[in-house]
Amino acid sequence: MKRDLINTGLLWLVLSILGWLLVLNWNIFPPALAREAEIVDNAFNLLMVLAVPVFTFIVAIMIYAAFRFRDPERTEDGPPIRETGRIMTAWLVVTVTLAAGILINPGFVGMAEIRAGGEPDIVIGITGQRWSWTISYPNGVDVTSYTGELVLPVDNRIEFEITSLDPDVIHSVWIPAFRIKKDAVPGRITQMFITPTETGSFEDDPNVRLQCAELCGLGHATMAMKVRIVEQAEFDAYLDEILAEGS
Ligand SMILES: [Cu+2]
Repeated sequence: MKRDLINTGLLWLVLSILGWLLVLNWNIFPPALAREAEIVDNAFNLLMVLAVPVFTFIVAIMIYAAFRFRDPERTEDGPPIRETGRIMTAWLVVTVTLAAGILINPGFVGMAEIRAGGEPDIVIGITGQRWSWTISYPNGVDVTSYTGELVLPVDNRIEFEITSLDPDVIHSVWIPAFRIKKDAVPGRITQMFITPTETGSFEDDPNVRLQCAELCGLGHATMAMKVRIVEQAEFDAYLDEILAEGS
């Protein structure tokens, strides 16, 4: 019995190390172009690191038991095991502690990090409707996804004021390079704070696009808008340009 526990423990350790090597070296994310995206990615990686030993614990016991206690002669179930009180208690304590731990970090801590940052440098409106987006820039000019793109200044804390045409249906604002999704609800304004950290464009990466993430009807898949993150000077020039075009 002691031998079996040691063997299972070793198998658990080996599988855990392999699992950690896998999750720490395998980058499955598209590029992260915002401060908030890094927080989300770090939270995901932390959850993966914590989940690996829980998963391999069960797998190690299953694999070891399947080979070590295999009995081809026997066709019926073995006797029930009733003396498991301490194991059950330990399992409950460990899993509840882990769950409570991730609720706090990255849960509450991550949310607080994303919300921290004070007053926004700029407020940009996004309105969804079937099946287009309208961007409202601070200079009063509106640009739609039919003709324009969403241009954002790098290193600015941007507050998006998101809504949906009223009456229309619920849409959802999603820019994969920023990681965060926010619903656009008719008659209600939802907020999303993003601080782009790098310049980039849809031309370089299809993840730098505004895509509706709430199934909203026939044109849902086409409800997209190119995004371009630019330097402050280029952004100011862009605002002047659309103002001149509009007037
Ligand atoms: Cu939509």
